[in-house]
Amino acid sequence: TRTIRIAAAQVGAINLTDTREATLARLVRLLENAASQGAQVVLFPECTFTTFFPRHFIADEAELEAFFEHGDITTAENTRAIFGKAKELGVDVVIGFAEATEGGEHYNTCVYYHAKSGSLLSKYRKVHLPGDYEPFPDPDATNQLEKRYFKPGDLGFEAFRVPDLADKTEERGEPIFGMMICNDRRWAEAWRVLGLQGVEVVFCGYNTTGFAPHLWGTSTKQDPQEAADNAVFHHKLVMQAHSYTNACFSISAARSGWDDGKHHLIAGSTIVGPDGKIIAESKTEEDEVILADCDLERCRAGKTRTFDFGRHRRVEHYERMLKQ
Ligand code: CDT
Repeated sequence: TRTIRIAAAQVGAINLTDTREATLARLVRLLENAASQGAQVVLFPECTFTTFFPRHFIADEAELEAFFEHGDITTAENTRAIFGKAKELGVDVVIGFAEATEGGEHYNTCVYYHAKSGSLLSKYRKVHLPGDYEPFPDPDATNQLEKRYFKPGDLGFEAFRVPDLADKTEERGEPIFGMMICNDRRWAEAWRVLGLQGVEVVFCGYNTTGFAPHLWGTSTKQDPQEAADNAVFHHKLVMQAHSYTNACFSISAARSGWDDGKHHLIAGSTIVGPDGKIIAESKTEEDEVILADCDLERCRAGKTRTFDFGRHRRVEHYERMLKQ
């Protein structure tokens, strides 16, 4: 069988004052919960280990640096608990974090941890950084200073094969996975680059603000609940549409809830099939596990008929995409 039980671990509010110890304990609990339900792979959100700090203007370098992970993510004291637990449980993990490289560069990153070999099979650095470099002059505005705090990812959208999850067939080989981070999911280009590599499951962790009119360019008078509903709608719209047009499953995991009791991030973690339909979705804005059995053979219909890229794409008309 090529059916894989995949989970998304939604992570509720993380406050500025929360200790890393407490956050790690929550992540480990989520992982144990997913494993107890038979999950083989668990996706955690973007920048999972801290509050979503790009909403804050942080001028002090040391204060800012404390939000970043340094060294080997699998063995560093601040993060190793989740990888140790994954290995113990035999569950693969996809998890996002703010990465500081040895050379002092900062990326918004996620990795695929393969439990059986205890190694990272793939790393992705967020390409589409949203928001701004400078904070808005309006003190009430919600900022998203990703363009200040991160460099655009330099690793591209590389699909990769994962052993030990599904029966390997002569014809198909091992499952083909791909990763993207939050804002990337709104860009058809990101999905198509993965789609062209035959991706069967796309993983995407996110932090999406519920009410941020300055960021979205919408009216500041909009009802916050209506704005949050719109944000959930757009999130699902892109996950469903792009899963369909690339004939792949997609898994999304939210960092959600009210950070510090006042900064709202939407929930809406979902698992979507290659037909674009939602198979599982979160019901709360708290820590919550959702999971589904994903039969990768369900990708074949789309990949061999409607979205058989080799037969139907007309690349001679797509040149403009690389020119502007
Ligand atoms: N974290 C992240 O990428 N959030 C963005 C906010 C968009 S700001 C216009 C998102 O795409 O959900």
